[in-house]
Amino acid sequence: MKKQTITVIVTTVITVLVLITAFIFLMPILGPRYMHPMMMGSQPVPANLDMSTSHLSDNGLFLVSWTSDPTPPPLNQIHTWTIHVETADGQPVEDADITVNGGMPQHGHGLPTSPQVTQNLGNGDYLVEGMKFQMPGWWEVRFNISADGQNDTVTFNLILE
Ligand SMILES: [Cu+2]
Repeated sequence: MKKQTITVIVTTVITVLVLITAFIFLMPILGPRYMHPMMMGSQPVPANLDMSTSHLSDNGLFLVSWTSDPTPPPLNQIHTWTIHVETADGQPVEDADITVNGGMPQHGHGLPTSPQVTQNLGNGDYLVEGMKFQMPGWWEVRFNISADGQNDTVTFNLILE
């Protein structure tokens, strides 16, 4: 082979290797935001989703509502929520143990962070820190609430754009 041909082949091989390496390293960074929705396809959100920010827990024990700061919840930014918990007859629940989870039902993944209730603000209000949503679409946020020996779960839907 001519020297020139060998140079072209070597250059091509090196370029391809560099591109593959760059792709592998960039995937974890760009992946969640740019690749994942494409891989998952964009499925239509169910038409009858309950999008209310205040409703009863699954077994009717607690009336729960949420607000976010900022409002609406931002994409790709750690932020806080405040949730308010009352009994079904409207008394604030002051000393609840609350855990947070959630995810995207259509993508089969959870939240990218592990949000925690970090402050009991009194009067049935609780501060949730570490909320984050890393892509647009339909998200579920679930709170498991224990108070006075009783436990119930409430699930909120939200659609981020
Ligand atoms: Cu997703």
